[in-house]
Amino acid sequence: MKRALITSATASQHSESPVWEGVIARYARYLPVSGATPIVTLKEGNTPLIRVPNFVHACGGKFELWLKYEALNPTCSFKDRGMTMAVSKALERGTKVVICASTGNTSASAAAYAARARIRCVVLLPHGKIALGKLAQALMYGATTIAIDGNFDEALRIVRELGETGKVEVVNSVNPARIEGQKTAAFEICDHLGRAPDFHFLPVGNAGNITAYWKGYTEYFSDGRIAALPRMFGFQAAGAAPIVEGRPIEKPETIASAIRIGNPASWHGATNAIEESKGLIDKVTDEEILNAYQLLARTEGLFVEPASAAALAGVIRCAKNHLIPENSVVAATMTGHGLKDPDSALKTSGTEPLIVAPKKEAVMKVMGIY
Ligand code: AN7
Repeated sequence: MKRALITSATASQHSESPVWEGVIARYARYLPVSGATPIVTLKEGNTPLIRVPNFVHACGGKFELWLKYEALNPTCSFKDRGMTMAVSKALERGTKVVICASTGNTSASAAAYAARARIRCVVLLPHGKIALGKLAQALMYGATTIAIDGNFDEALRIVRELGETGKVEVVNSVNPARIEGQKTAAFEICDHLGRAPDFHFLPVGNAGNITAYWKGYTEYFSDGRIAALPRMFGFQAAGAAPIVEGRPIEKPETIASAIRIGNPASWHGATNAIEESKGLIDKVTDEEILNAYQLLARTEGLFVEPASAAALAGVIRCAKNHLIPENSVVAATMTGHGLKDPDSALKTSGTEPLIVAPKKEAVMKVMGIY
């Protein structure tokens, strides 16, 4: 296989390299890769961990809040960490076609990494329920894009059945390589802070990410790299909260289309993380999500998608209920970029551009200066 863009795991195993070569190169010793693994990377990972004091002040908290800004991955969501692993392992096995069901971000990421690996990608999406930017990504990267007249859970069922034929490789988080890649975000947070946070907040949809973070933290703990583990706090949207309700939701609904999921594949992984870490799983309303979404943008200049804001709505709720002790170190994952969903942003901002004549005086007038 002669592809200049694809290196092997050992060739780039210099994890202390000053040049960022992606999460597999950096964390190879914690990942199921070998010299025989052709690494498909778009240099994902190494995302900023940004402290947000203005936001904390606005929600009346007295703790340190750090946001892992996963929007700055190559396809603008956290999915790229898992996808570099899933597509690399698929290529190692000689897979010709990868397939996934998606609420949008997994399909964008799978399509990009498959393009890079020069293999075929097929994505199944719930028709009419995908944020505009994510749909544009799948189409641009050249995935065979199929909209089913049903929701994500139905699409995933079909994908799993197709996986059983052995003709395609499923790259949803039911593929263990995905979880392996995604756990690297927990490593990066610990490497940055020099410790684990006291609490880790994240949105929960199919529950792969909370499972992956907990795996990452526990592996770093076993390796002696951190002295304590965080408590994992997961948040579902109120209309799509199967884990909170303790039963699958047949018709999940939420403005946060990324987490519009009624029967999460990693259900057990989530409940395990919450139990073992003495954490919490709760739900937040669409109103709370949109409030947190706008508050973050306006107080910190950080634009995330509504699903990410579910974690922030959780922070606000916990701050109000005094669940976060003073001086705690809190991390929250901002899973996807705000630009992915321009429709939600335009609706939520509640404002429109001020249209004026092309004259200095007209601009001054609407600015209120004379
Ligand atoms: C922005 O793309 O499930 O709990 O098909 O896109 O690991 O599923 C997306 C999930 C949170 C939830 N935030 O993560 C998909 C998909 C954003 C997301 C989640 C998703 P998981």
